[in-house]
Amino acid sequence: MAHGQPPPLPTPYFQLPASILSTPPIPFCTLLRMSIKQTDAEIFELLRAEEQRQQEGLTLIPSENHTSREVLEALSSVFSDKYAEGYPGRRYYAGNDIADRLESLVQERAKALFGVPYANVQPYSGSPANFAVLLALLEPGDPFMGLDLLHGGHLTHGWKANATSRLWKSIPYHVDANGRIDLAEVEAMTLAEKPKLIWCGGTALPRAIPFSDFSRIADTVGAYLVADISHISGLIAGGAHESPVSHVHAVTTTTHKTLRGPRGAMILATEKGIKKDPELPQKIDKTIIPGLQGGPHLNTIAALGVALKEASTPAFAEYAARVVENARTLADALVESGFTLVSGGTDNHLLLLDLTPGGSGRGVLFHEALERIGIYTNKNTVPNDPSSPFYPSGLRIGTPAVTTRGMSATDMKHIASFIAQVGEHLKNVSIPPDAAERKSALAAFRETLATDPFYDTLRADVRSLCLRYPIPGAA
Ligand code: DSN
Repeated sequence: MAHGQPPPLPTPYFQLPASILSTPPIPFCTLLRMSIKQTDAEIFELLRAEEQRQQEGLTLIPSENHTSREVLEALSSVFSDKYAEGYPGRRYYAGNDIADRLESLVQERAKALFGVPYANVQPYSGSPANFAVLLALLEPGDPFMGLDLLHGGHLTHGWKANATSRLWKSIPYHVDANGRIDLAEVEAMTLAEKPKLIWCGGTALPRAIPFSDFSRIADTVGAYLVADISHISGLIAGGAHESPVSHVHAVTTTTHKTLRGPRGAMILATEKGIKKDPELPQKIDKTIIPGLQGGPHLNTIAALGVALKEASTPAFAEYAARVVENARTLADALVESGFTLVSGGTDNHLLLLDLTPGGSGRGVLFHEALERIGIYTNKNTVPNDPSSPFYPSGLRIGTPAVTTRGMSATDMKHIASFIAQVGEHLKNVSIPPDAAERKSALAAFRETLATDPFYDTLRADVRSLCLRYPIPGAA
């Protein structure tokens, strides 16, 4: 190849199947404008392939979403190039007068949207945000409580392999036999262990979080109560889920799930929190920087600002309501098809299929078989899972991303039917209980997946559905 000539593009977008190109609006517009196409064909090809994967598949992972074109524009802006360690008006680098205006504006938008007096918009993501809250409010070794990871909690809520349980004393609570938070256990443990902090929230909880019960329990021992609303912050912003703000002292949230912003996080302090601890905002600010992080990612903060403005509109409230409605429709249709759901249904954006009636450890089979037809979910443990986290017995499914694309109840029934057809096809497939045999069983299953024409037909059906609903960032 001559010096300076870019290598040929491996699979240009214009060679996509005719069915795609004939479906208006034609996707991949973002790529058409990219100079990377001329300068870095390898990265361009990966961008193109990922855009095609998202466009032609159904994202049903409840923690994922599709951001708007405007969020993506702010994310890839010149703010990416600027250092701004510190906070507005108190920076360690020159040239931050505009960054100050940006961060202050985004803080104000966050405060207004969630009805709180303080917001820190600098955390890089959810885990650092949660870690920062523990660092700010606890002394090393202090006891704290959180929902067990295997019952729907998050790693940073005290999972045994996470740093949070190595630096502090983690006391996990659980869900009950109905898949609801076991408040009796929470109350008994709180009285016995006197935690300094209690987390409420999770990553695989299909039911509304009882914030006021948590508040009553935490107040009996004077514990900080912190809501991790990462999964539901968009539903709260849109009025489709109760807000924790009047019940808790602080709130953490990622910004890229139902809130539909860039990957990042926020920490909020409530009136109740500042009344309990007037130093709360300063403690959090100091823990983020210099305690834990360096320069904030201003491009992410700019994109978050865009997302917060979008989330304050009536259209977003309609979106949030439709996410929940779609999740309920999908849940009902799956139950009608014979599936079992943890807690029997959903109050929010996600559902957790309990696949144990067909045998333990089958989450991985569904995860991979659905991926084969372009439906992206994730294998997940169910409460009291008889199998292991790598071969769990559940499947986590959510509606935020497909709802962003404009899908409705009818589409949810189609999606349930795709999942049910796969379920029927997998009826007699199991995962061996013996850990040593599982790896080879999975390898054999993958070979079948690759060659079984049953999946080709369903893949085409999924793609047809997808092409009617372009992802917004690419449209
Ligand atoms: N990884 C996130 C989720 O999928 O829920 C939690 O951190």
